[in-house]
Amino acid sequence: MPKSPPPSPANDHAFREHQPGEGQPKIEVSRGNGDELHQNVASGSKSADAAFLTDNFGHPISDNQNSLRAGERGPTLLEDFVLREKIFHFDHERIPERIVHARGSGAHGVFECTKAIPGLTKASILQKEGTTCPVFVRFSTVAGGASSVDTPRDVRGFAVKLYTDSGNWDLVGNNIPVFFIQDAMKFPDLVHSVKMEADRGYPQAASAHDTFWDFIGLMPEAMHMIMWAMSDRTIPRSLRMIEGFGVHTFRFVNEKGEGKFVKFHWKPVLGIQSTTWDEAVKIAGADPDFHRRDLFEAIDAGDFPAWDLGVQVFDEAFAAKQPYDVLDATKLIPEEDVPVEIVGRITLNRNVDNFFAETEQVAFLPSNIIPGIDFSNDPLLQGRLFSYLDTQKSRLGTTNFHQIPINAPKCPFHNFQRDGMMQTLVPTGRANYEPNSLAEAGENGGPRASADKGFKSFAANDERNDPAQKLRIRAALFADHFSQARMFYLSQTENEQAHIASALVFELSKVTLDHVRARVVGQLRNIDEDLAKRVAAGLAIDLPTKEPAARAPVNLKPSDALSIQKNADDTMEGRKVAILFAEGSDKAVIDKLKGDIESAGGTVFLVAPKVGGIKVKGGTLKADGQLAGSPSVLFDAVASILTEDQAEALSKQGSAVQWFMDAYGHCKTIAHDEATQLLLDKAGVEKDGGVVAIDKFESVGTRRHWAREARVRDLA
Ligand code: HDE
Repeated sequence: MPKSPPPSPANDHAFREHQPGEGQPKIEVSRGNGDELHQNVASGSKSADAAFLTDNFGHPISDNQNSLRAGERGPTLLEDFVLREKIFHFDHERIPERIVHARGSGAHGVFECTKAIPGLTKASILQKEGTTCPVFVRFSTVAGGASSVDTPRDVRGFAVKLYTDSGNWDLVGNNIPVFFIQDAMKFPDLVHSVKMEADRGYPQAASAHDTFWDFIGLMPEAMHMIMWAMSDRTIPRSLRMIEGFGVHTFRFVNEKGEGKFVKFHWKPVLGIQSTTWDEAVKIAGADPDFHRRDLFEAIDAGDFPAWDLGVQVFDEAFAAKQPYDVLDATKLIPEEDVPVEIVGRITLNRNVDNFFAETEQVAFLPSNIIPGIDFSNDPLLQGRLFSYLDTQKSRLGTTNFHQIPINAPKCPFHNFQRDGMMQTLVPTGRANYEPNSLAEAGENGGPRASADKGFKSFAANDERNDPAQKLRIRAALFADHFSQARMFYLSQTENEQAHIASALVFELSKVTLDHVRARVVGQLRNIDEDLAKRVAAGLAIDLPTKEPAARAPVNLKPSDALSIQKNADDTMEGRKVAILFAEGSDKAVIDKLKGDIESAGGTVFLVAPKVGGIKVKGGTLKADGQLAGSPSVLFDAVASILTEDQAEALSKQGSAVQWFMDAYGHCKTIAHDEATQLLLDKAGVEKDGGVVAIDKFESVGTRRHWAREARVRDLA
């Protein structure tokens, strides 16, 4: 065997043209050395020296309006290579959308280690406080297509790519810590059931239909996830206000080769916040891009969203004592049992330059891990390890998808993989195999494996497992489907429990098959009898027979960490407040309120019946949005500063009355002056702690007044 030299700096240049990590390559068209032809086609710049249109092979174009014709009124000529190329390229612009998580929004940012944990892991980015690396995060809904709306009731994907100096680490998680199923074998069935029904092609981006609930009723392991999915977690106010979870149990491995289990968490610095269901439905119509716009605008304005990376670390001895199996992705580890330790922070500070090149082409692989992190034997995770590689080949069409800038690591990479469709690198030299002894002849022999630096799999990934047996079987504790579902339900506030019951009633009301409805309610009886009764009453059906439980549930201690409302901080930070004004409104009052909100970290959006300059008391004011196009569902709280005449005029307009009716119905703060009272009366707004005078706004801020909810809607 030839000697294997460690990779030398020379080896780093084996791929001549690729400079991973050198920022975003702009699509530039250059004719080599002619500066006058060098232009950024992406910029759309109007400056005379920058704008010079060429085709994809650099031929300058003289006319971008007219195709080449035989005579003024004649047919188009086949020789028109300019038209041919333009249309050819256009015809092939789309790539297959993701099978799940097709609708997504992404952004760049940075990870910073805030607490070194070398005792737990040798992961290079967690060795020293202050270590940073670039990240790309893509948030997504699961069920809808790429062009569906942002606010259906759905789980949100939370996929993070960390470009570390020891390779890319992709933590491809969700905003819910558990999953519907325990084994990868059931994933295609789950996804088929939730997507549009096979014959009719609807509903889009919705779980409220027969096939989903049919599958769920027959899969009791999904019941814990169903509690989360029917909670307010699946109707987030903003992507900036969702939690993230790695879901599966992973491994940390330290320098000495010692392993511990770990669960990963992302805790939003802005706190968790959700909308109400009625609000989410209305937002879908008012602004289908609500979450995408919110993320883009916040980053654009310099309000960078951030999440703390938390870890729950535990050992095999702890795992062996729990009433659930830590390899079962339908179970979580209560934070009260294993506290979440914060070790880092991601901050998203740069929007993408090009949605397709970055957000659409980013390819996440749960198999992308770095030395210091390893997999567990979670059967769902194990299935994901090969699924994602397949999917990338199918979407991006080539095994060379790692060369697309958003996917390329930002550390050097070198190996003997060669060729393939769309090879954009130019490997040099003869060494495309190993072992070789070309170095002995003075040639570049290429890289070699490094026993020292290379990734080593943790040897005993499950001490309770006997690898000598081949079995199609699940471990015994996987059969407990209800204990944690009950724990989740009982950990919620009364109002949150009512939201869960109402969501179930809504979803099951859309189900047309009686036996499917009955079976789901029969499953709910295993979680909580009261919940099942509320849902049955909401559906006006008799309480069905309890479905059999494979393993009797046990009572676990409720966990406050599972509730949104119990942990809600009242903060203006990151929240958006609308101020309604009209002709004659007092500018000084508007300016004062705006200043107060902004200095508390919120943003203000001025709404008026007309958007151009409106004459107000003390000057002219331009609105950010017109009343009919800026319904109150788009804001966290509203304020209104009007004259009596304007209030009178607006009280005859549906959009104005609805504005207050919805703000009230969605339990938001309404701050108003005296003139607005007329409109409030028309909208049926009753005085309560959240309906306040303008100068009291600060004390109630963007809080949701949940106590009001029972007065405005019937919850199950
Ligand atoms: Fe995924 N999943 N998944 N998934 N998943 C995909 O990969 C799959 C699962 C998650 O923003 C696909 O690139 C299987 C759990 C996110 O680009 C696909 C199984 C969790 C994203 C795929 C699971 C996720 C995906 C579709 C069961 C939470 C979006 C396109 C074994 C921990 C990533 C793609 C992005 C995407 C397969 C289960 C999260 C089809 C087979 C559990 C956030 O490969």
